Amino acid sequence: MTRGRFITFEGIEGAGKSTVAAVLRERLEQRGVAVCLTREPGGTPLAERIRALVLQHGDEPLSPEAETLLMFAARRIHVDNLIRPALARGEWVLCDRYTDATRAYQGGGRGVSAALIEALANAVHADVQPDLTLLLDLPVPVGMARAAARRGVKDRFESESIGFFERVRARYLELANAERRIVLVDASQPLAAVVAASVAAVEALTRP
Ligand code: Z5A
Repeated sequence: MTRGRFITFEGIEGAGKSTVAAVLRERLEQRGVAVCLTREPGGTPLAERIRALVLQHGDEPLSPEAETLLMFAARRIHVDNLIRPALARGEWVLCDRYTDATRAYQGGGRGVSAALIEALANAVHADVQPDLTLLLDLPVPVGMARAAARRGVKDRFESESIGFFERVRARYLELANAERRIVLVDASQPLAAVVAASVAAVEALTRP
């Protein structure tokens, strides 16, 4: 059986990742492609428990390095128990965030060293790399306004400053410059245009 494709969605909060991933799932399923839509941190019951630990405010400090290790612990569980088996069955895995989020948030946002992040990425999922990453990019205030319009209580990340999200966005853009796998999509456009650009990138993936 042919291995499925692995597509990841990245960007700051409010960029539209979950919305676009859900539309792409529908489009692919209409074409008869089996799709597994998932997210990080989380995606399996155990990894979702780690998600709750890193997103909820707690009484005890969580260092940037400890946060990074928790992201990779959740990722390894997710890769072992859901992503790798789905790809082996020939399914297309659509994942809302993956290791580029660690590079951008823990690396760019919190200052964790790239050497540590790349060593962990290599140890945790050297065999499971995205075929395509859609980076939904938009100005930080626009993303924050979209997220604010829809949310209840702010989690640990949503409580961060605009400066934090500017560093995250800047690191994402550096990654997109450096990696051909990452396709930059202007997410400040109306949703239909964002979807069209994303569909075009996925179509390119299906061409020989
Ligand atoms: N995190 C990390 O630090 N390190 C890691 O390794 C990983 C994650 C994997 C949880 O992620 C947090 O974990 C995240 C980074 C950290 N924190 N932050 N920030 P998450 O993905 O679960 O949380 P999120 O990024 O905050 O999700 P989000 O705000 O839901 O963003 P989104 O999925 O990109 O947006 P959306 O839900 O699709 O859309 C937001 C709203 O905008 C919604 O009302 C839409 O209808 C609307 N929307 C979407 N597109 C458009 C357009 N084009 N025009 C107008 N309105 C739109």
